[in-house]
Amino acid sequence: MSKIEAVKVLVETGKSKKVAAAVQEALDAGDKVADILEAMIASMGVVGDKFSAGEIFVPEMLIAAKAMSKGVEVLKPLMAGEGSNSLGTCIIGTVAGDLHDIGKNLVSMMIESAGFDMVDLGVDVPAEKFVTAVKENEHVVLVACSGLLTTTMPALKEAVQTIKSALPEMKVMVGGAPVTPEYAEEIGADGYAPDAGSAAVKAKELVA
Ligand code: B1M
Repeated sequence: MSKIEAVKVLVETGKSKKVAAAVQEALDAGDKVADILEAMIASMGVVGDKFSAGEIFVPEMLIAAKAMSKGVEVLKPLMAGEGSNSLGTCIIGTVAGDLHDIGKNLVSMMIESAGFDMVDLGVDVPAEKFVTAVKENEHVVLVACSGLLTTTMPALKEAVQTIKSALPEMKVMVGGAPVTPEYAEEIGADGYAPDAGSAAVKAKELVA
């Protein structure tokens, strides 16, 4: 089994104590950061499919998520940008009622590496909290809202509309597995990205 396959299996089976070392071994063996990340994301897809099929339940999903986070911690310094020439501050969070944060954390890392200062509000963020955060932080140029559940798509809409009605000039981007470009446009977001890499590109585009 290749080092990268070992990482995949450890994430799928939620072996959080072993993932960090396995990721380091894959890096030492010459595997690329992007490939290791892609493998871990694929593992979460497998976990999701098993959940849908009733083969595993919420605790196993949570354990797998913890394992992936341990792996991402090892990759994070290698994904970080130089931190200079800030393009401004980006507020990021997962919308109200939604506890999924792995995708949001990856998006945050990539936007940071594109040159933004990040303020991460975490998960289950009420719409008004995004507005408060814009007002309480300096040089905020962008708000990024993540939503992973079809049931929290209305919360995503509420977040965008609350931000836009309080701060009409503020750029807002959205994303997350159930979000489509059409839905993003329909709810009044300025931008949408399907994944973390394109989120960084879109963030720069929006503030250019
Ligand atoms: Co949940 N969950 N979950 N879950 N979970 C999903 C999302 C699900 C697809 C699983 C399934 O049924 N196959 C399903 C949603 C179905 C739907 O609504 N369409 C689901 C469900 C149903 C639930 C619960 C309702 C289960 C229950 O309780 N019965 C429950 C809801 C809790 C809540 O939020 N209120 C629940 C709970 C959980 C855990 C807490 C156990 C755990 C999350 C832990 C954590 O995040 N710390 C969990 C997990 C781990 C998953 C899966 C398995 C993995 C999610 C993940 O991290 N993916 C997931 C199945 C799956 O994704 N296939 C599933 C990897 C991550 C890198 O991808 O988050 O998509 P993703 O992020 C991507 C893109 O979406 C995009 O870029 C990221 C990186 O490329 N992106 C953005 C994300 N945000 C963006 C923002 C942007 C731009 C791009 O701009 C701002």
